[in-house]
Amino acid sequence: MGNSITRKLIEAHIVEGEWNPGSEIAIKIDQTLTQDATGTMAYLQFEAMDLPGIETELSVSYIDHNTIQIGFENADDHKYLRSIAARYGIVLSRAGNGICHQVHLERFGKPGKTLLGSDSHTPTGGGIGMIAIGAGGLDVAMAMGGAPFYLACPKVVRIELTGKCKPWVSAKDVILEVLRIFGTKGNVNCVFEYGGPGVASLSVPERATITNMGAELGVTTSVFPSDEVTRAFLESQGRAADWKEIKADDDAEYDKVVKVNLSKLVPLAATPHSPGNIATVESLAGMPVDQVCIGSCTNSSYKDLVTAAKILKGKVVAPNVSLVVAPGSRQVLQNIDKGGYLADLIAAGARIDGLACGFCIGNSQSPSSKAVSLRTSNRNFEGRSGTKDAQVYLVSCETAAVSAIEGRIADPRKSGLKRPSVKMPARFLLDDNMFVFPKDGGERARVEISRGPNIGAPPTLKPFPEAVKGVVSIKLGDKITTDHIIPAGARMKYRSNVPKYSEFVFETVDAGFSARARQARDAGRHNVIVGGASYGEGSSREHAAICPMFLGVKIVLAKSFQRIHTDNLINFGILPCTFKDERDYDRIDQGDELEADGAATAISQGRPLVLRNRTKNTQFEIAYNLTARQTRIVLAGGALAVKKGSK
Ligand code: MIC
Ligand code: SF4
Repeated sequence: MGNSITRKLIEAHIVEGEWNPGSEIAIKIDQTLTQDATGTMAYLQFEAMDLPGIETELSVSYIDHNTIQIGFENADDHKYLRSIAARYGIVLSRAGNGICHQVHLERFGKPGKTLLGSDSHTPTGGGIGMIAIGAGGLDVAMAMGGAPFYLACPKVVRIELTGKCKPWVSAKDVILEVLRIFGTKGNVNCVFEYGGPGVASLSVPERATITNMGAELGVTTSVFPSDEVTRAFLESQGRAADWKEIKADDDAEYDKVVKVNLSKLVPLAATPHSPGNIATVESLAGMPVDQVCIGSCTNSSYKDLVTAAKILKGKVVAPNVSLVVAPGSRQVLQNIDKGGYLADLIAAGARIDGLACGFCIGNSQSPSSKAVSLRTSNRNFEGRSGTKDAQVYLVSCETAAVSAIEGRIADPRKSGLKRPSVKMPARFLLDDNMFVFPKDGGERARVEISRGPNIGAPPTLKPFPEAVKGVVSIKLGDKITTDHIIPAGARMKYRSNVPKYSEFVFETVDAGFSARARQARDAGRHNVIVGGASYGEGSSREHAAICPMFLGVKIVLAKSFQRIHTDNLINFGILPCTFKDERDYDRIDQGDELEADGAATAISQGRPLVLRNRTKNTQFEIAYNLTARQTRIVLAGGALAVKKGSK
């Protein structure tokens, strides 16, 4: 039997364990990326490990999330990141250079390599044939220091693409279709591998749209072959030497094969408030629209923006619509400017936004109350836009641009407009001036690290207690995302100040949580969070673990978890566990007093924990699934404690 791309690339990087889906393996990481909102804490942790420098082939620190700079905090973080990059030999992508995933694809992505990034959309790199995985900042910091990355050996699902997208249907509709088929839960520890004759019709940025939003499936990553299309893209980036062919064997084995006929797809939308709620654009047509935002790491490539510009050329945005366009990178902006497309967008009334995450993370352009906002981004979780009651629909650039003109959701196939055809440049205008490349070792040692007053040390934690004396400080339903756990947007400026940021834990769900948990912690009690299915969906932000840890949370008890968040909880000494009998979820209430004697001993022996509910006078078993390595981390009080102890 032959091998899949996934197996070939993973096996080429395995340093511990072997290919056996479900078992823990460790892989060597060739490249890392961080962004400022997760990176500052990642580098603080890297510093705490006392390492001389990085051990990867390439590590890039991007500044793209917190570029609004209201107050001194973000600018101080940027300065810190600049000094860290110069000290440790990391490439810095300065604010204004673009969104990490788009820029990395253009300038650094290499077929066949592994990439670990402190951002959940790192799988964008799968579009160029990389095994690109999102992780918490601490895991990325460790990888920079030369440690392998531990993961569950994945199952491989092949998405067999046939046919070719019809006019007005694009890569965004492909991933929305895959989300319609698979949903956002139940795909943990899988890799989605794309193949089949349909692949050749998709350019690298289009493939990257698919692997990027594949993150919403909850998979480990997604990957495309590296073929002639990949070669042409790398040539257009002046990087022909980085190309290498990567393909699956014809007789490769997969855990599942699902066929998607591109010719049968129609324009789709993810409706509020989940990327997994899929409807056809046709069924939504006519709904008045208040805002249209084109951009984000999903759809902000040259092709995306030229498509939008061609649709908007000679037209004016409807009076009821605010149209925002945020190019994904400086390269995209320079090239659409060179081609005259920027002028067409401006003439049509587009508000050109910064080359950053901006609207996607609620850092700008929050819609009006109850607004209908059409966005080309990847997440429409409630409140993420910064407006709790806004109704965010995720669509393609084609649907977004046509709807901006019509002032209501419009099926682009029925617009009567000519379908824009976009040719990718044979050679992009290239300009790497906004990267700072590190100097040699001697000069590096003299770099002084800059620390603003908002930048604190990473918090430390005590070993897991033998006797848990806890209280259910919050009980939640299904699909609690990391945006619910710790909001981004305007609150994101406190990422390097854990005590301050912790004031906002569960802010959008229950604003009293932080004070309540702090009070319990200060009274010597442990906090327990009870959640439903798919707890921790969404981002890689480890603050969704660090801040609860700071508030004294020791156990998160849920029906199921998403991958990155589980790893983050473990890395910060919080035990993620599930109900042995899911009916126990209904028998537990907020405020219940819980106790477990001999907890640390039971965990060290891998025995189930028995929780006594003192309020209800009942007891029940909870399950957890930790490898020996993870057990050590939880018991020690976090991965940093283990790392320091091993020195
Ligand atoms: C997101 O899209 O939610 C973010 C903001 O990029 C996060 C990272 C973060 O919270 O800093 C992610 O996707 O991992
Ligand atoms: Fe930035 Fe949005 Fe992409 Fe996250 S999803 S990296 S916030 S553009």
